[in-house]
Amino acid sequence: MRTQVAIAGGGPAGLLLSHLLHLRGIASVVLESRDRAYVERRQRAGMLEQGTTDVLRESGVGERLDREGLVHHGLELRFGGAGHRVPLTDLTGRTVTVYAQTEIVKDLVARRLADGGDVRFGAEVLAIDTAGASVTFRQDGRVHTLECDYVAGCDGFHGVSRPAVPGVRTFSRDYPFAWLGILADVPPSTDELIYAMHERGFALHSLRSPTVSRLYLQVAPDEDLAAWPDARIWDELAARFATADGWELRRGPVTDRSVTPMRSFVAEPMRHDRLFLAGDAAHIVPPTGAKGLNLAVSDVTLLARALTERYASGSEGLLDAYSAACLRRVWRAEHFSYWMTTLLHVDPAADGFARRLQRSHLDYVVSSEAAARTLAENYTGLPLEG
Ligand code: RFL
Ligand code: PHB
Repeated sequence: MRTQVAIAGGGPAGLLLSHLLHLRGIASVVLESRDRAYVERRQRAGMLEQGTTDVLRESGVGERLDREGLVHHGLELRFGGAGHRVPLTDLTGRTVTVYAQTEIVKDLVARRLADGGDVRFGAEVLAIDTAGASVTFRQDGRVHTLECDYVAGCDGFHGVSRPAVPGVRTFSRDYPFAWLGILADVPPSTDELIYAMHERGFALHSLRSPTVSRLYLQVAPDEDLAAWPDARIWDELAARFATADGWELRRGPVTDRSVTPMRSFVAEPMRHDRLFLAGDAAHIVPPTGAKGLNLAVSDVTLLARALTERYASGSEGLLDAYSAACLRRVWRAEHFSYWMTTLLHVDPAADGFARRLQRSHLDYVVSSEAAARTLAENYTGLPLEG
């Protein structure tokens, strides 16, 4: 068995890479350990930078995104019982779009299969030979070897690619809280996202469609979901979003719930020999800045360009530059996500001094155009080359 690029992992990074390579005439095989229904249903990201929607649209998988995606021009920071709008588009000229990761994955799987792509579900990568190169995987109880020119490690944080980089250096932060996320069949109570900082903890009101809301609550890192019946979740959300002028949160049936730990993590370098890491396999950000999926898309956009150059001209210049080019952008997103997270969450260990600094910082972000622009520029996403 042989292909040009073996791709470990069929999340957004692996699927988009396979699609972009196909458009440039480069063959790949995607090996995904889970089944198709599972990857298409896994609830995760929702907020896309303009650069991400541009990549999807320009590569011909933006049709449903254009029809169903909700374009946003601002967001709200809510604290001290009042909302403060950050006018993202006025400050940056850019927009962001709400379109769920589940839908991007469905669009990419459908398109790869329609184009005759080789996407194997239930295929678990066991080992990667980075010099050869080849990938060993198990499917239907049998072990196979896939020979290739290059391997793309797109198998997420718990995959086998990152450990295949010898001497990999890692940098990380754990946070003393997690997010309890719900999906609910109820029209959103807001047109734009609300990031709320309350003494009881952070809360986020996001959405998926005119009839489906997505909400998150800061909880303890080891929080037990069983302790959160629907009524408690809604009461807690209502308390954290409450305003002095009596804003109301609509409630409805909860259709999905989960607890997500919060972590910052970077692996360097993102390449060893013929193996290239991309997406969550190489880096994790806490979700407060909405950067994880967007970083995965920018990584594979750069990787597709580098592989295209390699196959077109034989030059490995862009492949050699790949890790450093990604890491510049990754560290900017790491800083922004850390900053948004510490700005908006209650650190149980923070003393009065730290809490007053945090409040002063929030007041500054909503009263200084320079500070608001810093948030807006990072939130809407910096240019790919930057
Ligand atoms: P994924 O999506 O984890 O996909 C990796 C795939 O690899 C498979 N796999 C293997 N396959 C074969 N062999 C093995 N040995 C394998 N081991 C693993 C897995 O089954 C999986 O299918 O990584 P990828 O493609 O890099 O994509 C990254 C994004 O999923 C992630 O960064 C975002 O979801 C993060 N994120 C957000 N990002 C945003 O840009 N905007 C947001 O609004 C946003 N909100 C979020 C988020 C993540 C969240 N959670 C649950 C972590 C909100 C939440 C709650
Ligand atoms: C989401 O809609 O799931 C979402 C939006 C913004 C974030 C995180 C998650 O910062």
